[in-house]
Amino acid sequence: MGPHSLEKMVQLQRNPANVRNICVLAHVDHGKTTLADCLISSNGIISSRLAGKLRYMDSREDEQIRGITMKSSAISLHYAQGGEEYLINLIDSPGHVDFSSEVSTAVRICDGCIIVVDAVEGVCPQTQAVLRQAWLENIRPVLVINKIDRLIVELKFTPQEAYSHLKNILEQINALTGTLFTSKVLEERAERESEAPGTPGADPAEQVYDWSAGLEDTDDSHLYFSPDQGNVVFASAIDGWGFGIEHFAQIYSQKIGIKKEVLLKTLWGDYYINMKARKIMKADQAKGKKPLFVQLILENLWSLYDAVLKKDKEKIEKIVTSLGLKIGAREARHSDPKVQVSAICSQWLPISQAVLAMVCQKLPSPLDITPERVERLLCSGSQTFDSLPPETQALKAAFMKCGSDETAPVIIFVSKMFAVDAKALPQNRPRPLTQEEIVQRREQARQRHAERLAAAQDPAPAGPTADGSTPETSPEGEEPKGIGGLQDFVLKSATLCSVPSCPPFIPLGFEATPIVRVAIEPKHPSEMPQLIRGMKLLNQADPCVQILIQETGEHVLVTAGEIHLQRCLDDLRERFAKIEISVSEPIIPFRETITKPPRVDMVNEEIGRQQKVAVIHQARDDHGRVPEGVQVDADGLVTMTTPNKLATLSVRAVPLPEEVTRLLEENNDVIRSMEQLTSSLNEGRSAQLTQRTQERILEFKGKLEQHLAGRKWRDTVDQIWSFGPRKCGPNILVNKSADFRSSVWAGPAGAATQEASRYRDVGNSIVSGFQLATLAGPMCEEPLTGVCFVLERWDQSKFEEPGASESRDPGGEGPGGAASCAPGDGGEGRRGGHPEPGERRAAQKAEPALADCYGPLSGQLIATMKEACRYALQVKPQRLMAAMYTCDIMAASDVLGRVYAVLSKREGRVLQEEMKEGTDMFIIKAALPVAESFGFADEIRKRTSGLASPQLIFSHWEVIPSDPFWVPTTEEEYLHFGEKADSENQARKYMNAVRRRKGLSVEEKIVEHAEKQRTLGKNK
Ligand SMILES: Nc1nc2c(ncn2[C@@H]2O[C@H](COP(=O)(O)OP(=O)(O)OP(=O)(O)O)[C@@H](O)[C@H]2O)c(=O)[nH]1
Ligand SMILES: [Mg+2]
Repeated sequence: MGPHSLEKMVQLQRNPANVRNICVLAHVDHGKTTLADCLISSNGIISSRLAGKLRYMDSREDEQIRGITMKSSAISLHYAQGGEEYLINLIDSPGHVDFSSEVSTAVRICDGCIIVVDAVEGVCPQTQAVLRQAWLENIRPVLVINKIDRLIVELKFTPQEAYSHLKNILEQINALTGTLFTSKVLEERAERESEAPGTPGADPAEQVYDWSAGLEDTDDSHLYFSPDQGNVVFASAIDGWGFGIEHFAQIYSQKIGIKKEVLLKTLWGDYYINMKARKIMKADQAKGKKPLFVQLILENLWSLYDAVLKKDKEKIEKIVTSLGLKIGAREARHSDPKVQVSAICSQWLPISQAVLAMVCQKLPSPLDITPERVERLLCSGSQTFDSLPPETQALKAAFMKCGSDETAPVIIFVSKMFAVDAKALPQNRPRPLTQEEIVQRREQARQRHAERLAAAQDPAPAGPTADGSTPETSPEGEEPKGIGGLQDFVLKSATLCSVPSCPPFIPLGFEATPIVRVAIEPKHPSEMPQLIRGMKLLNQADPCVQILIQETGEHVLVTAGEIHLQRCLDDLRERFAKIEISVSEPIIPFRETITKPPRVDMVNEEIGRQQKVAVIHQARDDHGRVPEGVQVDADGLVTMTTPNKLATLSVRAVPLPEEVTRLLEENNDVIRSMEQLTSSLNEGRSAQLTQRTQERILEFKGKLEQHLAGRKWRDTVDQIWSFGPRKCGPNILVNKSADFRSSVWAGPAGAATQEASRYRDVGNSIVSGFQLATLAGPMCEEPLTGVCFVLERWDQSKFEEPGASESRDPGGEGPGGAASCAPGDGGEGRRGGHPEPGERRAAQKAEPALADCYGPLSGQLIATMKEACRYALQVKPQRLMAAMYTCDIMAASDVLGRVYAVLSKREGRVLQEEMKEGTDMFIIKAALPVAESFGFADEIRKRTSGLASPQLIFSHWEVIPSDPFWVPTTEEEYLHFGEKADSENQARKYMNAVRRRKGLSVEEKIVEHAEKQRTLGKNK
């Protein structure tokens, strides 16, 4: 809709029943932007000749160059049908996985969506993902099967084959919907059952019967895509045509005199027509009858394409006149058959007509929002709608009414921030004012001033203006309005409301995890402020990017993938910071963990039998060197004493079973709410968990108990003291000391005795030590995963003694203590566990006064606990964990070999290979380490000349089987791998790379056998 029709738009907006808010969703390259072009050209914004070539919605230069959409963009269209006028707000979204967050932000603000599927490629991974997103957001989809021309021109299918192929695609996509639907029904049912526990004495057999009944009772027929339901359009966006079967039902009901309703039901499906009897019958494939869809629709299309491609002028003319079309002379003479096809087809079956009609008829208006969706939006966290305050519940009615009268509340959801050049804003557009306008402005200014004075006496208005932002209204009151000054208050998304009772909407559900990180800095150090400002803007404008400043002072950008990274960097350079920046190599995250000791060695011989090679063996001991003063027993129990000798800790590290680690990761939010409760109770605030959260905690605990069974783990779950790092990670601290009471499940002990509260305070230091240890492991200072630290013994003689509590207070140090303290010898910075022998003796002699010289006890405990944990790890077999992508590649059979070559070169592992039915395409699913993924997509594309392109999604962490510290220890290993054996060790390579990046010492010999170099020429 052009700018001239602003008034029209305002007028249309007043009638919400005729507004459609929709987005276009699909797998990458299935033709969303091309389809959007066609729809836009129907409004005369771009010419119909250019539709499909221009890709109007891809307004960025890099989008045009790469040919993929990177940001969603929106446009308003006008459509008139049957005397009604509609306003269609359309969002074109990107299909590439890296930008899936753009899809999340788009579906939130839409009521319906168009799912586009490529007729050749069919249902792809992202098709599934977007369908799921639409489903979770509760918006209604319609389907466009696009690129049907490829079935004719490329695959050379017969109409009959094409029909089976299309049927197949529909079945696949409906199967997906079915799965989503079933899981939802079962989930709801389970929820209802947990809310209303069965009546006592109910027969369990009855309940089982009841359970299955849920699915049978619920009607789901309206959910599925079916041409006879009118929610499917077959199209070729590039050639500008598309149709739903209604169009043909209309034509043929007149032509052959069969009722339109009958045709609507039978045009799709296995029905055939008996021309003589003018009757439609169920088709019997064996007799070679053609279904109606083939006979009446596809064959016509095929013969048109056939005629044009064969340049059969006569036939073309015949078709054109029989359809009653007028083709321009230029198109008719054009040598490229594509131009002719699109000229004829876009007149015969205009795609915009078919798609927009379907959108208006089948997709809901804002008025049709389901109560379920409203309730879901308002209930963040674990709240239920019934538990919301009454005034919030009353908002539901306002949602359903969508009123625009003065008293109606205004609720705005900012789902995404768009970057717009400041020059493009209306107030910044330079324009000379006419004399009258100047007069008018003066009057307005005066009036506004008077109003402001009046308003200053009223209480401050609620809503966004209370935040200090100023609503900008235009004088006429007819133009669209805006709210300024939000940039300081909205980070990525926000809910704004004119009444205070509106809670923030539930957070957007993102599918992608940001994983690729780079450090950036300005080329010229003086431009740092611009960079920081630019990164802040980028963070606001992109839903998925993360910016952080690491402890090292580096500015780090975390993105979802390589292409996303490129786009963010371009954005920074050209829009937000407008400076030259230098970018580090991608920083690859790792995790550290420990495993059970291996049973066989590197040459597959059982350990413990062979002859050790003494010399080489020593090298290994060097690494795991434990300093004096730390006792390590045979099965890995590490015992350390604080420097002041007041406390002794014994810690053991045990690998957690894999399922437990996964459980901890999945229940991160449960752990966090437990932690929040404990900390707010500790601070004396009152807090309570909802019924649902309590149930989830119990369920989580039950599952933990189930997985941590066996003698080794007895009572472990009840002794869990903390999770880490950051109190909610996938590692556990278990306290087995005798007087332990405050497990994570118990919550803080209310009015505790002084001793208990003292215990808690001191205990907090130990927990902090554990948090630090899990945040950065000993191998390369990366976070730990899947480790259980067991505090087996904790002896502290001076628990309740006043002397000890004084020593916690740095101000209370006696003069003697201060004198004997070395400057800067604070407890925090000290690495515990290395007391000099002299010091030790002194400490023993004169406690507690001299103990103070080691700093506060809490600091010593933190350091000692941290070191003890680290040594406990080091005496176990340590392993690195690598981040893994799952990688979906669609490739034609003739380039399959090359795809495999690239995959294996990069340590990829093929998980699954499938042939796509009816085509010669293969779908390969593989796991690929993130560390090896840079340039992967480009390499695949180059090696296969663009015939295969991978989609990478972060999936999980995986243990790298090789030991980074491994050196040959037996005769056989020595023979097999040589003395150094470092060429094979992937884990060591990764570890050293990380250590080098972090500036940590790397154990490497740079010069192996030094010899004085001679310059041969001179010495001769
Ligand atoms: N043969 C054929 N090609 C098409 C059709 N529609 C789109 N294409 C081509 O498919 C390619 C991708 O089209 P786009 O519209 O950019 O796809 P998209 O879904 O917007 O892609 P992303 O936004 O990157 O996910 C382009 O080269 C189009 O020319 C069609 O109906 N038939
Ligand atoms: Mg696109």
